[in-house]
Amino acid sequence: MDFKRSDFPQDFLFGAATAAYQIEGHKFGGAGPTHWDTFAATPGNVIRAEDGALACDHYHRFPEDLDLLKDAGMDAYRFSTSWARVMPDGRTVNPEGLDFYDRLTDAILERGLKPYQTLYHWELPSALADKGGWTNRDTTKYFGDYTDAITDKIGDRMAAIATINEPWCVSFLSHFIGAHAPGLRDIRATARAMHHIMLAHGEAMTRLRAKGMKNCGIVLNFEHSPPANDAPETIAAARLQDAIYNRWFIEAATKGTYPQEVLDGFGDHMPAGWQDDMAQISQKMDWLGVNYYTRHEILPDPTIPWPSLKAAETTLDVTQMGWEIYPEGLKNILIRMARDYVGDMPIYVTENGMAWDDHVENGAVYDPVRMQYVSDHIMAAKHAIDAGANVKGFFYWSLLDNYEWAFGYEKRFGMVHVDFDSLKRTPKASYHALKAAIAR
Ligand code: GBH
Repeated sequence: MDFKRSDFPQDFLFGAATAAYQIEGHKFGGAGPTHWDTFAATPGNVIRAEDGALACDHYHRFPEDLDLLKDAGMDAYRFSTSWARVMPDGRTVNPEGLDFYDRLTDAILERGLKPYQTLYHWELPSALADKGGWTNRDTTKYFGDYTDAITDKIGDRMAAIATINEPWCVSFLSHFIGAHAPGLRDIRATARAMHHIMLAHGEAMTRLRAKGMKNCGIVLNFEHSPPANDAPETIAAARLQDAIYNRWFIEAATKGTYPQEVLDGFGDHMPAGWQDDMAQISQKMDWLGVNYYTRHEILPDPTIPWPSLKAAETTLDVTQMGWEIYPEGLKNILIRMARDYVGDMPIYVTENGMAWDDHVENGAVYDPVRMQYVSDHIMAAKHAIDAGANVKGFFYWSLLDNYEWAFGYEKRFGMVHVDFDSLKRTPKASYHALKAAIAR
């Protein structure tokens, strides 16, 4: 790695991130069915129709997984709690589920790691999905009740709490592009989900504040999306992409507004009275989480319906997700967030990482492309700090190879390799390199 810990401010945190459905194994501990189970079971949605029933069996192996974080010298662990585990039908508490997160929290703290909790990383209980999921306003109230239940159990031990992971994925990717559960391609459902997921954020903020929780924020995903050429139509298309992907959520959460060009596209599909929710959605947060993976150059495409745009052919090196490697984009986003939206409020890089087809050979995994990727992105965060952004930490996505949503177990993002037959964990070379860098 091209950096060492001492290049960063003293309180800068290094960590790794995971999400409940992607690692735990949802067949254990009385967790209820989620919309991902149904989505995965429908042919054509997920590679080999794989789901999170077993995943990494983190439900039983969490002590070993937390030891890996500790042994790497990390400071913090970003994990999520599963709504469907805590409330299998979305509304009734499962004591076994709460007990699991109680034990997990103790185990994180015992190892001297700071727990960074995310309340929603996508496992919507099926009972609520069946009633319209995020297109149904009622879901936001039930999300508030879940927030209360899990906060009563572990809230006072968390170093930080995030409400929603990546509202763009929850809404646009899942209801317009159809690539994630529930797999809709419907502009009306999209407009409603894009508002209701932000209302769920606001509702959770209200519940967390009522319980005195201090370190509360949201985790948003951003992509660097410049126009692919100088034509006015191209510039307009890139602006619209930026408004849908990068601006909708951060402007709602920090300013209480939505970009007008997206509202124009949605027309009367927005739920009635949405304006009245904006004050609750924009209540003050304590920190912002930035997930960053890639850039896409944008082109207009008048042959397709609104928003009539597409990504240009890639021109840079790509990861095995086909995503362009562009560390400069992380620096730009961090500086832009500080400058335009959050000022001095702490920003964390809550996810950054890449997929590669890693293999164990002679008991080791050699992943030089990932080593360079991580090093370059951590350096990009450093450059953003040098330019004045208040970036307080970096979480690698992910600790473990895991259930990569529509890609099943085929794409490996981990710093630790998981053999999905034996479930054996093998730290990759990038894990050892990060460990060495943060020890210095
Ligand atoms: C994160 O989302 C998730 O939080 C995490 O659960 C997941 O495992 C991880 O990424 C890796 O995928 O036009 O097809 O090139 C990342 C959000 C949204 C980033 C889509 C890349 C490119 C889509 N991603 N985006 S594509």
